[in-house]
Parts: sequence; C-alpha cells; structure tokens
Amino acid sequence: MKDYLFPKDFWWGSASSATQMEGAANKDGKGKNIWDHWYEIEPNRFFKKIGPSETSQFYARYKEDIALMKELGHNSFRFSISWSRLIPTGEGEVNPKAVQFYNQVMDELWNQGIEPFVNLYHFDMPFELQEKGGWESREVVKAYVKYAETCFDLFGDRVKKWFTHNEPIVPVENQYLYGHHYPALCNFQKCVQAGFHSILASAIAIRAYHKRNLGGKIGIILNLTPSYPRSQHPADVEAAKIADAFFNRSFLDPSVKGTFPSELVDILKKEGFMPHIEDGDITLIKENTVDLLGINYYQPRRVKAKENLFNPNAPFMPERYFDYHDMPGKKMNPYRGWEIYEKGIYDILMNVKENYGNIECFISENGMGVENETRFLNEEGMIEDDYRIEFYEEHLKWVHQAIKEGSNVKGFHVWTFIDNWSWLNAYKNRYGLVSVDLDKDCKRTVKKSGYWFKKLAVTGLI
Ligand code: BGP
Repeated sequence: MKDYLFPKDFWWGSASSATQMEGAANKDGKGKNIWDHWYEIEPNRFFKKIGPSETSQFYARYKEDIALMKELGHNSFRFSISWSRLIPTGEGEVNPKAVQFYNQVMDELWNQGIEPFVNLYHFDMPFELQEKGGWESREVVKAYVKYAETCFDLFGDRVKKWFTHNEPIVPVENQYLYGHHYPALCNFQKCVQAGFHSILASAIAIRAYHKRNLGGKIGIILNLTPSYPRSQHPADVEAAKIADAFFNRSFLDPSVKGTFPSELVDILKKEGFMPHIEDGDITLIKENTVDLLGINYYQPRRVKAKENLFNPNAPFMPERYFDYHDMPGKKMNPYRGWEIYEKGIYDILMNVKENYGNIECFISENGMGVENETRFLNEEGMIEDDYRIEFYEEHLKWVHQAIKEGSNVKGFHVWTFIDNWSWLNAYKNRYGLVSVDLDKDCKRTVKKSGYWFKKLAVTGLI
C-alpha cells in the first residue's frame, strides 16, 4: 500500500467550466455566448436537445456545492469565469452581478479552505465577438486581453493560480475543421489563424499578469494526447511525429518554450497556410511563457502511415499526413468512444520532464463519462461507480510512478465534481463524483467514487 502514497501538499480537487455547470445562462445580465446562440438556432445538435441554459445550477447552489467539495476532501477547485457573464457583449461594460457572483464563489471557496484555480477561456466565445470573427480576428485578441486584465484586477487578490485557456486547440479544431462547435466551418486557413491568435492572446495575458506582480502564477491547460505509432516502421513513426506536432506541440511548444515546432511550420509553409503574423508577435510569444502547466488527459492517439493517396482537391486536413490506427484489443470506454490507456499519463509527464524543463505541472482533468449510471444505483440510492474508481486508481498509479522518477507534477483534478452538461453530449455521459438528478430539480447525491475520492484526498493513499 505504501507504494502509492502521494506527497502531503498534493493538489486534490476537480475541474469544471462555467457553461457546463453554472446554468442561469439568461439570468442577471449574462450575455449570449456561441453555445446559447447555437442552441437557439440548431437545438438538434445537442443530445436530447438539452441546451446550455439550465446546466447543473451552480450559479444558484454554489454554497451547497462548495460545502460538499469540502466534505469530499477538495483542497483546490478549478472553474472558469464566463466571459459573457462578466462582460455581456465581450467588450465594454462589466456586469456587476457577475462580479458579485464570482466574488462570492471565491470567498466561499477560501472560507472552506479550498483554493480557487481560475481559467479564463473554456470554449465560450461571447456571441458578438464570434460575429466579428472570433479567434480569427485580431480585434478579439484585444478584447480577450482586456477581459483577462479585468479579471486580474477584480480577483487577483484572491486567485493565485490563473490559466489563460482550457484546451485551446479544441475550439479551434472544432470550430474550423471538424464541425463540432459553432460556426462549424471547414477551413484550415482560418483554423491556423485562430490557433495563432489564441496563442498570442495567451502570451499577452501572461505579460499583463506578470506586470501586475500579484504574487501568483499563470499557466495554460492543454489536452495532451500522446501519439503512438502502429509500429516502429519509419513511415509509422514519422506519421506519429507529425500528428504530435499538429495536436500537441502546436500549443505546448509556444506555451512552455515560446517557440513553434519546425515540423509544423515546414508543413504550413509547404502547404501555403502560414497565418498572418505582425511585427513583434513572435518575440512576444517567446518572452511570455507559462509558469505552470495543466494537463488534461483522457485518451492516447494511435497513428499509422497513410494507406491511400489523399484527394488533392479536398479541403486540407491534418489527416493528409497520417491515418488513425484502430489498434486491435484496445481497452475502451464505449460510452464516450475513447480508448483507455493509463500509461499515457506517465508518458506525458516524462515527456514534460525530459523535453520541457520539468516545468511545474498538474493533472488538470482526467475522468470517465458513462451513460445511464442509474443502472448502478444501490438500495440506499447511491450510484456504485466502481469502474470510475478503478479508472482513477490505474491512472494515479502511473502518476505516482512519474513522481518517483522526478516529475514535477503537483496535483490531480478529476473531471468533474458534479455531473454536468457536455458540449455536444449534454447529459448523456456522466462524469461526476456527485450525481445530478435532472428529474428532481438537480438533486445532488454523492456517488461511491465521491467517498473514494475523499479518502484518497485525506490520506494521500491509494
Ligand atoms: C474536456 C473538456 C471538458 C469536458 C471533458 C469531457 O476536453 O475540457 O470541458 O467536457 O473534456 O468531454 P465530453 O464532455 O465531451 O465528454
């Protein structure tokens, strides 16, 4: 047992995002974001047509929820500030009701001995700013920086861990390539521009934060998906390397090292997709890197060399350079359709140790979404989610191994505390340590994994 004892001051907690758990999307002056808009015009995009307006009620029930977090052993909790709640049209006037809400949440967290980790952008572009081009537009970069500065000035006295983005590649690829987020375009040029602007926005926000000397740290949260080649054949290895440059190093390198991977730049040049870059941008990115790295890990990426020639007339996709490999016998979470590969978390931490200066980091999301969990209700009305406990334990063993080998990993946040609304799957797959009963006014009930988490956080032992 002693083999899996975690450091005393390890950050135990969970992660969330505003759109997914606050609800009250039309209340107290909140402006519309792209999710509110998309649901209005295309509700069929969302599982069972459940939209983002009334998600999990954290806005109304934050006190009750924070008390429960305390009860379940949290010493830290990550949430995001809703840009369109704080600044309803994305730029301009600040909404005093939003300031009051986030002040109350932060104060309540500290009262319960839980440190707030605050993320600024979690997929929720204010609608008016999307109309101006969203991340494609340089104007939106300016608006984001103003929003970030407003947050630092309003809340910087109580927040000592800030994050500029959660998984910035996800909105960019889903808005501009794969059609999962509004406006669901398929345009690689815009995708590259939007990606570049989100990196630039992050660097400018980091500069603004450091200038203020508020005594905290600022980082970014990235979804890292280690790329494993099907075989050691040079063509498979090369394919995995390119996939890694597109999907991991594209954001990891500029965020931590201030540079872009040359493999990626070469491809963008060759294919004619370099973004518009202004004088000073590259220096700015170089000089303003993160203090802290959040790592979201759910699944690996298995890759092989292309089997067929691509259609040169089709819109450009990164998949022109590799194919996905459907590895026989892989362990799956069938509900989400994601492979479960626990050692991936260790491989990421070792990569960060060896190739990214062993920067201070933590696991900022890890979790398992399962459908129809009421199947597992016991007589006392508790969901016995042993599969989730096993999922976490197996990942944590690899985190522990990484610590033994010198990784600078400081904590583990689960996704998520209470069941929440998923971007496309709405309430289909549940991730919480605590269940939410949508038929009973979002009644909260701790799952077996919640009690397991409490023991883990209190003893530091698995
Ligand atoms: C991460 C996001 C979260 C959350 C999670 C689970 O990528 O940061 O916002 O949604 O994935 O994914 P999903 O909700 O799509 O099942």
